[in-house]
Amino acid sequence: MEKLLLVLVVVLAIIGIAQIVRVYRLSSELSNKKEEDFSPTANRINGNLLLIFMIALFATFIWQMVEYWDVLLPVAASEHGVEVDQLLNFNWAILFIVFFAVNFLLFFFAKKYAHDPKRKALYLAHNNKLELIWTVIPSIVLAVIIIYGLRTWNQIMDEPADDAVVVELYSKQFDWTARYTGEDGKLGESNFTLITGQNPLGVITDEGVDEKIVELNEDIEKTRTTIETEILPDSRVEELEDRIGMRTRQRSRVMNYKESDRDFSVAHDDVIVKGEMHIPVNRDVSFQIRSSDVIHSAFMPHFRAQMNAVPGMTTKFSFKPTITTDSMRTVLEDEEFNYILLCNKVCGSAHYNMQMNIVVESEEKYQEWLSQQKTFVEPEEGEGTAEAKSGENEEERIIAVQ
Ligand SMILES: [Cu+2]
Repeated sequence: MEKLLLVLVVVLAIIGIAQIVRVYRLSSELSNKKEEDFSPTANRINGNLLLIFMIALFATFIWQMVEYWDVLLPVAASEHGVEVDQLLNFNWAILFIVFFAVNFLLFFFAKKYAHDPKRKALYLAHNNKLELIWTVIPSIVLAVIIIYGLRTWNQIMDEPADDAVVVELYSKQFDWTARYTGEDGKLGESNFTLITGQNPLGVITDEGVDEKIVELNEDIEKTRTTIETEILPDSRVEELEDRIGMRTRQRSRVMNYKESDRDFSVAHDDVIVKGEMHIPVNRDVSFQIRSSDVIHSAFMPHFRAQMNAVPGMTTKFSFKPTITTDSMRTVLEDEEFNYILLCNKVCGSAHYNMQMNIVVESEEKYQEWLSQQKTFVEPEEGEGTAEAKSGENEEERIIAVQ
């Protein structure tokens, strides 16, 4: 009803305006006045109003810049971030010059060349020199911007140093998980087929493979029993048979890992954290970014870093943090300040809340923090830990179920 009223109002308004224009035309015709005839006074007033508008426009622009300057990001906290800011400021400088020059000329000329019955317009069909000037100058400016931008981009995307801290950022609706390499400096392999509640990243370990096979076998067995013992409609039986097919295919993929002679123990010392991650200052950090569901984007605004997280592939971004969290708190006089990792792709209902704190600290503090974290598989002691034992049991269970 409300929409109908709105449409009605708009239609009536259009008809009203059309009628007013018609009345104006008719009255002009009656008084023998041409439509384009304006008195010099009206022209002068219009010209002055345009100048006043220009001054108001420039004043508002400058006021906004001053008023909202401090809501911009603070100083860049990474090595390449300084270059990104320089590139951005260079572009802003060009834009400001063009913005002021073009708008000044626009309004100033509108006043200066207001209609004058005594003046005759210059007839100018073509001018090669003018064409050349307004083609060549923008081309040069654009070329400079593009070459400068590409050079900066190449520097940013340069390979990280050999001693870089490697961190995997795993995104899913709606949180981030960070995985560190542990002492060996290598991330263990991972695959989505191994994802479980206990292993949300699908990290491959011999134990995890066994567990998954047991889980799949149990599921297949249970589904089969349901089909055999219960009276079900055909459609449901079909559904359950599909499920068995799917689980069987998944099992054969997981079995490939069991049969391969690759060493999956690399993953044992991996460290997985949520909610807050730590990185050392003045050392390259190489992020390997993955997604389990939709496209997300790892955005770390204070480090001027952003890279998409795309399902099915690993994207990379590395940077060297240069300011610790503590120093930044002092600079900003804000004890609550924290560096942050955000999702910068609208990925669903809780997208706004998909974030993780980043703590930048000295190398010593970082190492101390890392050593306090739990490793993916706790190292074995003496006769073997509970996990190792349960591993043996599972092997028996696998054989039993098969
Ligand atoms: Cu997201």
